[in-house]
Amino acid sequence: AAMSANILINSPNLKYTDTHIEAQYSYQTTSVHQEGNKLTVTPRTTEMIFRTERHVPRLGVMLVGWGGNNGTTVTAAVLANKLGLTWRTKNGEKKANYFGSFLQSSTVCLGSGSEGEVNVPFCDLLPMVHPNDIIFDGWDISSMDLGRAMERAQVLDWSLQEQLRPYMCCLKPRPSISIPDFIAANQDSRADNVLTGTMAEQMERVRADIRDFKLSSGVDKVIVLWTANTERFCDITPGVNDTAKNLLATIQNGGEVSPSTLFAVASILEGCAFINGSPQNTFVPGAVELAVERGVFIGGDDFKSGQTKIKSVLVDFLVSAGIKPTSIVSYNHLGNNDGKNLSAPQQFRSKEISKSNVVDDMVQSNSVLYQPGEKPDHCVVIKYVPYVGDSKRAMDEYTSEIMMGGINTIAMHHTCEDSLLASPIILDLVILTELCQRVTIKPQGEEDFQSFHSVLALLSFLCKAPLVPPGSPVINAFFRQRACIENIMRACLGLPPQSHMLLEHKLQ
Ligand code: NAI
Ligand code: DG6
Repeated sequence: AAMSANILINSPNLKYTDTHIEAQYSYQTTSVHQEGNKLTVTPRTTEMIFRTERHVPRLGVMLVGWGGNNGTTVTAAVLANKLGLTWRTKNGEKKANYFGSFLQSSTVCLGSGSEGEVNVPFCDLLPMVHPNDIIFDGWDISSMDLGRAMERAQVLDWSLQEQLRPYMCCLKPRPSISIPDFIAANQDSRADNVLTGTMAEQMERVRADIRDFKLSSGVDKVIVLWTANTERFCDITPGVNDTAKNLLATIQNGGEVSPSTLFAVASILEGCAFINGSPQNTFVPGAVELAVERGVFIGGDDFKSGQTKIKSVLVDFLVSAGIKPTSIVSYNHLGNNDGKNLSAPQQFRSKEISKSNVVDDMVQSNSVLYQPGEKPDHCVVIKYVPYVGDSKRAMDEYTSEIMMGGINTIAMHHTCEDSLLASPIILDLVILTELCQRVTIKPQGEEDFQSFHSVLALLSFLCKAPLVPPGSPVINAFFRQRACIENIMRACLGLPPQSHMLLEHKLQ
C-alpha cells in the first residue's frame, strides 16, 4: 500500500494557523478575443487567497435507497474496512480495501526529489474525512434490514456477509416518500416502508429524520445522497417548479414534485448538501434556486461508474489524438433491481439521456474533425437479464475515421460488479463535498472570502451528467475533470498546477 504522507509545504505563500491552511495563489488564465478569424489571446493573472479549515468534522451520510445494492454495499464495505476484515474465497484470502476510490486509492505527483517523482495518495493532500469514520443512516421504501438487504443484493462474498451480518442487521432504513408514478410499476412489491400524509407533511418528516440522525449519532455534519431508483423525468412547468418560491408552494399545495426533489428540498432546508446519484432531473430550476439562496451545495447527476467512465476516457483519447469517432454503440445488460427498474421505458429514458451527452464537450472542442452541430451517431441500449444479477455486462463499439478514409473500430467487453464500482464513488462524492465545505477563496480586490458556487461542479469527475452553475461549461473528459480537482487542491496548498512539462529533464 502507498505510504500515508505527512505533507508540509515549504513556501512563503503558505501559512498554517491552528485552524486554517491559508495559501496565496496566482490564478493564471488566458482570455481570447475573436474577430472573424483573428484571435487575440491575453494572459491574465488574478491573485487569490485559498483558505482551508483544518478541522475534519465527524461526517454523517444519509442515503436515500439505503437498502438497495449500492446502499448496502457501501455500508458493508466501510464496516469491513473499519473492522479490517479478511475473508476466504475460492481464489484465496481477500482483504477489505477502497479500490475504485480516487481519493483513497489513486495517487498524485507532488513533485520531484532526489529519488525521482514523489507520488502520494490523493487523500493526503488536504485534511479530509476518512471513509472508515463515516456514520451511515438512510431511508428506503423497502423495510428490510441491511443484513437481509445485503443478502438480497447478491454482491458480496457469502463468507464476508456472514461476518458483517450481526452489524448490518441492526441497521434499519427509515420509511421513505413513495410516489409510485415516478419509478417503474415493477417496484410496487418492494414498497412496504412508506410515509403517509401530504407531500408537505412527508417532507417535514424527512427533515425531522435528518435532525434526529444528527442529534442521536453525534455527527457534526450530514450530507444526503440519492442512490434510490432512477425516476422518470419531471415536467418543468412555469409556476410549479421554475422558482424556489413556486416549488415550495407546490409542495404545500400539491402538484408534480418527485420524491428525489422532495428529499433535495428537505436537505437544502436543513442546510445539508444533497447529491443525486441517479439520472433524473431532481434539480428542477426551483431546487437549484433554493440551494443558491440558502448557500447549500448540490451535486450530480448519475454516478459515472463503468461504461460511461470508459467513454469519457476513450472519446477524449480519440478526439485528442486527431481521430474522428463517427459512431458509438453501447449495449449493456444487468440483472439487479436497478436493471429491473430501468426496463420500464420512462426510467430507461432518464438513463439514456444521461449516458448520451457524455461526449459532447470532446466533440465540440475539435472543429477540425467536426462541423458545427455535427456529432457521432450514439446509441445506448440497456436490457434486464435477471440471471447476471449485479454483474453488469457492457459491450461497446467505437467506430472512427482515420487518415485517408480509413476506418478504425474498437470493440470492448466489460464485466463488473456494478455496486462495487458505484460504492467508492459514493464515498468520493461525500468526502469531496465535505472538503469543499471547508474551502473558501478571496479573489484580489474582493472584501470577503467566498465558497464555491452552490452547484458543486467539482463533482463532475464522478458524474455522468455533470450539474454545473448556469452558464458554465460542462466538462466530461475524464482527465480534464481529474486535473481540475488535483489543481484546485494544489491551489489550496499554494502550489502551481501540475503542468507535466518536466522541463528539468528536457534541457541540455
Ligand atoms: P437498487 O434498486 O438496488 O437500489 C435502489 C433502492 O432504492 C431500492 O432498495 C429501493 O427500494 C429504493 N427506493 C426506491 N424509491 C425510493 C424512494 N422514493 N425512497 C427511498 N428508497 C427508494 O439500485 P442500485 O443498484 O443500488 O442503484 C441505485 C441508483 O444508482 C439507481 O438509480 C442507479 O441507476 C444509480 N446508479 C447506479 C450505478 C451503479 O454502478 N451501480 C451507477 C450510476 C447510477
Ligand atoms: C444500466 O446501465 C444500469 C445503470 O444504472 C448503470 O449501471 C450505471 O448507470 C452505470 O453506468 P455506466 O455507464 O457508468 O457503466
